Amino acid sequence: MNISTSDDAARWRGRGVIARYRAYLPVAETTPVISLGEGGTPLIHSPRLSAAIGRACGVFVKYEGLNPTGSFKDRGMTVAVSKAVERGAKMLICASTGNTSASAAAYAARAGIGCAVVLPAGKIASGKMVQAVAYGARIVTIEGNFDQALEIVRALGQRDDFAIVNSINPDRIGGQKTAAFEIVEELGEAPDFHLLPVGNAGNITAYWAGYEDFCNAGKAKRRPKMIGFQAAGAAPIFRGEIVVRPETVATAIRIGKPASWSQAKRAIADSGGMIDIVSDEEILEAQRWLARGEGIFVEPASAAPIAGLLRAAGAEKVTAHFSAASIPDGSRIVCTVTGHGLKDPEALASAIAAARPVPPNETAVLRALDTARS
Ligand code: AN7
Repeated sequence: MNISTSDDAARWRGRGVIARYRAYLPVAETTPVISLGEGGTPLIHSPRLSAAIGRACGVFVKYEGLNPTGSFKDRGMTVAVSKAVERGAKMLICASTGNTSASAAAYAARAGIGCAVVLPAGKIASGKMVQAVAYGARIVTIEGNFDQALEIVRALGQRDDFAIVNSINPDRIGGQKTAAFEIVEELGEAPDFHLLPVGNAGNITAYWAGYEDFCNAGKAKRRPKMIGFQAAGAAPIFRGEIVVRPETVATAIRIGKPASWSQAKRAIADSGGMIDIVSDEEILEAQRWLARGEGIFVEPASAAPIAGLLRAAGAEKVTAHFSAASIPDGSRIVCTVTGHGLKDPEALASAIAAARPVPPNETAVLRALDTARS
């Protein structure tokens, strides 16, 4: 059971998830591999998060912001684009809250094919928009939200000209499973709890499929409880109904009608987990906490599971929310943080704007340091 994990991880670093996990993916020997060396992201033990929960629990952060385009989407995109190229695709298309479009644009560039992205106007974090531009995607913004953009893309996908690379494409889910594989290999077993943000619900579906695959292959003996976090203003699964006008500072998960809704519910039910919500204030607080407490900077959506865990740490009674009461002593808890903090500078814009220049001398700088507040 015990694999020499660090050696193994080192051996595969930079080679991409298809090379590493080919046997579990829908690729043939003849499938062209379009890769940017995605995957192999660090699973970082987080002492302060662990201490917050206490009772000998170990909390680990899977830092997916260190993928080639700065989010977990690259794991699915390498498979989806490789398969699309195998089928002769010349133009990819996706709707996106920003990270899927950044990833699709990069892998299309790598493959030497086109990429069209349909985005909700004014609701894409600037770093993600910059990426789509840099990689040369054709960008169309709509006066509408992500859910409407996905409707349009579904319709356009009926035409022969476009290959859809949203997570409704099962090849995406296949690739994203590989994060669960890496976690099991590194820990030597599945964790007790797996926390992650939920938007379109593709990733929670993918992780669950990955843990199931590894159980079926005899590489894990158990599966974690899956705990998904939606933003309170964009929480269709938690509320049990479509949210027509989703709103949250975490624009990545500003989604009111998740494509993988039923699969996510199944993952949560089968694992004995739950779906929960966190407020925008809790999200931004957790984003700062993780950056300052652990040195891990993530975008707001990625801070949702951290917010949920920090709140749970202070909740010793069983409530409707995820609480410490449901976490046994000695549990191992993995939080996936899905995207890099640099994607969304606007989330910290007010703090940056507050910094005022002072005269160029020691006294002024010391005085400014004295009064500098974070
Ligand atoms: C950082 O890019 O839907 O539940 O179009 O970018 O699998 O949708 C992004 C989603 C979490 C939610 N964290 O994952 C898109 C898009 C970040 C994300 C999610 C997203 P899913």
